[in-house]
Amino acid sequence: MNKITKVHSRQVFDSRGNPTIEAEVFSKNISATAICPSGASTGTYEAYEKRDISNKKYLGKSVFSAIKLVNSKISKKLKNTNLHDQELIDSLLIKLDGTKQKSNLGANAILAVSIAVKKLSAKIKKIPLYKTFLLKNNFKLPYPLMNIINGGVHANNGLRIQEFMIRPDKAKSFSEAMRMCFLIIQNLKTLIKRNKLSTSVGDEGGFAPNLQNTEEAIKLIIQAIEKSGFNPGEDISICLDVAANELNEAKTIDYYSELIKKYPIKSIEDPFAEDDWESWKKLTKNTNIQIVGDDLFATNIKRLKRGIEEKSANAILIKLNQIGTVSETLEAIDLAQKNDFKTIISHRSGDTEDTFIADLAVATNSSQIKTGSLARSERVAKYNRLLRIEEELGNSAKMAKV
Ligand code: 2PG
Ligand code: MG
Repeated sequence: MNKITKVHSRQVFDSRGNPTIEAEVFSKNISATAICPSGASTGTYEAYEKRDISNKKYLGKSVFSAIKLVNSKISKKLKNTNLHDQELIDSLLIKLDGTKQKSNLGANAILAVSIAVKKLSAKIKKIPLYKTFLLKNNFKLPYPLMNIINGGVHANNGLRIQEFMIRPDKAKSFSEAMRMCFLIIQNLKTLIKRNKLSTSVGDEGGFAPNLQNTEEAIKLIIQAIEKSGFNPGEDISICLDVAANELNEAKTIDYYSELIKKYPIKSIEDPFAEDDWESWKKLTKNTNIQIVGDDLFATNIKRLKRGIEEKSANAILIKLNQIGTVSETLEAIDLAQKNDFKTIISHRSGDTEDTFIADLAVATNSSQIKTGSLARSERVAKYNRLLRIEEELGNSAKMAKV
């Protein structure tokens, strides 16, 4: 049995330049680290992110109080536990916190430790991280939901919808999926330049041009798909994250029905606010495209169970820090897949060089991964990790189903 000997944490920074927590878990002189990401469009039902609100040194954003708890209470609790027993460790962390939304220790503190434990286990077993989960063979690579235009709270242009993404549905391999996305992004850049708009990027690496409205952005993406020699809706589909919680006005079922009829849109995330269960249900019933619950489910099995019963969506966005431990995340993925919900593993808009989600996507045969554009190293790092996994799997590397 390999035991945890110490847990240490430190303050580092995320891709938006905000402080975040890195945990380092030790077994004697071997250690592994993990960094917690942070969202901007956060839902009410997410686990609690602990920050030093009243400490003005970092404008209330530092995480020193969470760090102190990791280095004292959490380290003491986990000392001498079997580091390969992820469920036991996560349950100890949950109990030690003792609250529903992990507001004592902070989900950011708990998650950084939970992921670092998982990584240390793989390191000590000397096997690739994605092979340390339940699944032992038949690994599938996820389709990238690549964000190519940013709006909403992730950019300061006029676009209300937060994320305009592409999904290369016809790709037969992950590297082919990346090539298709690469071409479209390059062509989109040329088109944006030609329209005399800015090619600077938003928080998730997608372009953030000052376009007037949703339809203008969609038309530009269609042009870029066609310019790349692909057929929109066949080879490549358009996917949206409306992030409706952040909107001042409520969108209607008719609005989405029209949009889906008019454009090659195959997936819509958070079309309605997190408590508007009725509208979710109606839209899912009225369409055959992917409807993704992000803020609606908050990676929480209680909310997911209701969504399954009421058929509120047919896919779930999985964000580890919405729930706070690896084990609870796996539970949500398992419940979703058993009920034919697609699972989409996701980054946060404030992310880091940590590539854990790439391994998680493969380890769970998740249908898709959402991790930004082919820009900004914290996003590209996940895609590069998936390319390495694909190479390592060789001929057995197959794509998941969308
Ligand atoms: C989302 C995410 C990630 P944030 O809404 O899906 O793209 O954004 O991390 O800001 O919540
Ligand atoms: Mg979302």
